Amino acid sequence: MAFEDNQQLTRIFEEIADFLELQGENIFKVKAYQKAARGLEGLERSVCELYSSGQLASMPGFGKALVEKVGQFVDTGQVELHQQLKASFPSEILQLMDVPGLGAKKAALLHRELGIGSVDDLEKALKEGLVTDLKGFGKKTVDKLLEGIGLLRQGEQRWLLGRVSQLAEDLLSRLRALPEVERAEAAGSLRRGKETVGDLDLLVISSRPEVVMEFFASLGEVIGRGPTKCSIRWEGKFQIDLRCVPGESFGAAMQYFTGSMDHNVALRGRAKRLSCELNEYGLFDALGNNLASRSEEEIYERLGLPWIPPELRETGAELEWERLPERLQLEQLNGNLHTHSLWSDGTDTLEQLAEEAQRRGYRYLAITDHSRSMVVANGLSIERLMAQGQQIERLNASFSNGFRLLWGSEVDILGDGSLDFPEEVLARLDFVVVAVHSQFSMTPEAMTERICRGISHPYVDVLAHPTGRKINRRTGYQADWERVYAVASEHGVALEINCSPRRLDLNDKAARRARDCGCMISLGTDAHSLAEFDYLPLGVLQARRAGIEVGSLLNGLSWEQLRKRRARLVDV
Ligand code: DGT
Ligand code: CA
Ligand code: CA
Repeated sequence: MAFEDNQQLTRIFEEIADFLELQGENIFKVKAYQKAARGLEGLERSVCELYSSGQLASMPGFGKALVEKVGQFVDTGQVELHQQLKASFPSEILQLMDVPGLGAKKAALLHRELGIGSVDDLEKALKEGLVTDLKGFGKKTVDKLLEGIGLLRQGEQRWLLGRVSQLAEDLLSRLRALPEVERAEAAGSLRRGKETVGDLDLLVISSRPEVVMEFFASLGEVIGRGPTKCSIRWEGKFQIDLRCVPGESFGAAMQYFTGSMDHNVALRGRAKRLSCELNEYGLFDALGNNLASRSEEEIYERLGLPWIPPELRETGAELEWERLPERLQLEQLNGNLHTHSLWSDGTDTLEQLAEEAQRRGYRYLAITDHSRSMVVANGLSIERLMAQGQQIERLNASFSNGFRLLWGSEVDILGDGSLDFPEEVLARLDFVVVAVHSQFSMTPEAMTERICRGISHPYVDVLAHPTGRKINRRTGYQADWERVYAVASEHGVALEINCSPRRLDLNDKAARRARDCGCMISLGTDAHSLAEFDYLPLGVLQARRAGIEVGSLLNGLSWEQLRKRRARLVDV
C-alpha cells in the first residue's frame, strides 16, 4: 500500500497546480507542481522521512521552494500556499476543470465574469444561454461542454480499471487474511478486464458467512445485506458486492458473476439445447442431477467447450469460434516500448529507468522522450537528443546481461503531417513513436491526411495513442481509421495499445480491427515514473480482449529483430 503522507501531499500539489493554472500563472510553474506530484505518487519511501533525513533535495524536481513546502507539510500537515489558494476560490471550482473541453483559461473566465464556481453552475449557465456573450463560447463550444458534462457524470458512475484493480487486490488480501475465508476472488467486469468498471463483484468461499459479512460490512456504508451477500459503498461512491458461496458451487458462481450478461445468455442457451439448466449454483440435467459446479473448467467442458478466458467472454459469439487465441502472458513481452525520462517530462534518470526495467526482467526498454515542439513537456532539441544518445550508448556498454536501452523519441506529428525531427535525425535513432499532441479539432478528413502522412515517413516504428481519447475526459479526434490501418500496414508501422489507465488507446475493439487489417501492435506504458511501469498488465489485458497473440506484438521481438525490422531488412 502507498504511503498516506505521500498520497496527501500528491493531492495538495496537484491542487496547487490547478489553482495556479486558474490564476493564469506561468505554465512552467504549474508543471513543476504536477511533476512533483507525479514523483511523490511513485515514491517507495515516505516523503516526510525523506525530508527529515535531508535527502529530499536530491530528488529530481525538488528545488528549494518545493522542499520548503514539504517542510510545512511535515510540520503542520498543510501547505500555506495551498490554503491561501483554496480560500480565494469557491470550494467546487476544481471540479470545473474536470469537464472535458474546459481548460483552465475558460474556467477562469467563467468564474471571473459570471461567478461560475461548480459544474452545476456551469450546466445551468450553458442551458440558459448566459455564456453566449463571452468570447470563445459559440454554439459549438456550448454543445461540446454540455457533452463534456455528460461524460463527466458518466465517469462518476464508471471507474477506470487501473484505479479499481488495486483496490480489489487490497480488499481480496484482507479477506484472504481471515481464518474463516478459504478463497476470495474478483468476478464481474473487473475479471473480464473491461476498461471501466461499474461496480466490483467479489466472491468468497467460507463456511462461516456471518463472520465474513460482519467484517465486510464494517468497511463502508452498507447498501444492502443478507445472510450470504452484502453491498457496500466505498468512500461514499463506489459500490462493492460480496457473496459467500460454498466450495461445491464456487465454479458456477464465478462463471455466473463474471458475465458478461450476453456471454451468460449464450451459454445458458447452449445448456438448454442440451436439455440442461445452468444457473449460479451449477449445471443440472433434466432430472435435476448436478453435472458440474465446483470449477468453471468442468462446466465449460460438460457443455462441450474449452474454458473460455474471462477477457473473451463478451458478446457470446466466442462460443462459436473454431479456435481460441493463445492467451497472451506478461512474461512473453521482452520490453516496454514507450517511456519518458527526466530528459523530458518524466521523473527518473536513464539509470533508474534501466535498473527498474532489468528488475522487472525486461530485455530492453525504449526511451521515448518528447520532441522539440512539445515545449511544455520539456521536449528535446536535436542537440539534447544527441547528447541523450551518447549517454544511452555509454549505459548500454555497461550492461553485461544483454539488456539494452533503445534510444527513441516520441515525435510530434505536426499539423501538416510533417514530423518534428528531420529524416536524418530519425534515421539515427533505435526506435521512433509518432503521435498527435496538438490541433485536435481538425475535420476528420484533414486529421486522416495528417496521420497518414505522419506514418508514411521512413523510420517510423509506432503510431502512439492513435485516437487521442482519454476515458471519461475526451472522446478523441475523428479520423477514417480503416484508412489509417491500411496505410500503417503498408508502411510496416505498428499501432500502439497505450497502457496508461486513462488512455488504453487503441481500445480492445480497435486493436482487434487494426490487427485484422495486417498491423502489428505495440504495448507501451507511456510511463513518466517508475511506478507507472505497473500499467503494462493493463495493456496485456486489453490485448487479450482483442484476441492478440504474441506473434502480432512488437514487444514479442528481440531488440535485434526490432532493429532489423526498422531497417526493413526483414519482413515482420
Ligand atoms: P459493470 O459492473 O457494469 O462494469 O459490469 P458487470 O458485468 O460486472 O455487471 P454486474 O456487476 O451488474 O454483474 C456481474 C455479472 O453478474 C454480470 O456480468 C452477469 C451476472 N449478472 C448480474 N445480474 C444478472 C442477471 O440479472 N441475469 C444474468 N443472467 N446475469 C446477471
Ligand atoms: Ca460489476
Ligand atoms: Ca454487481
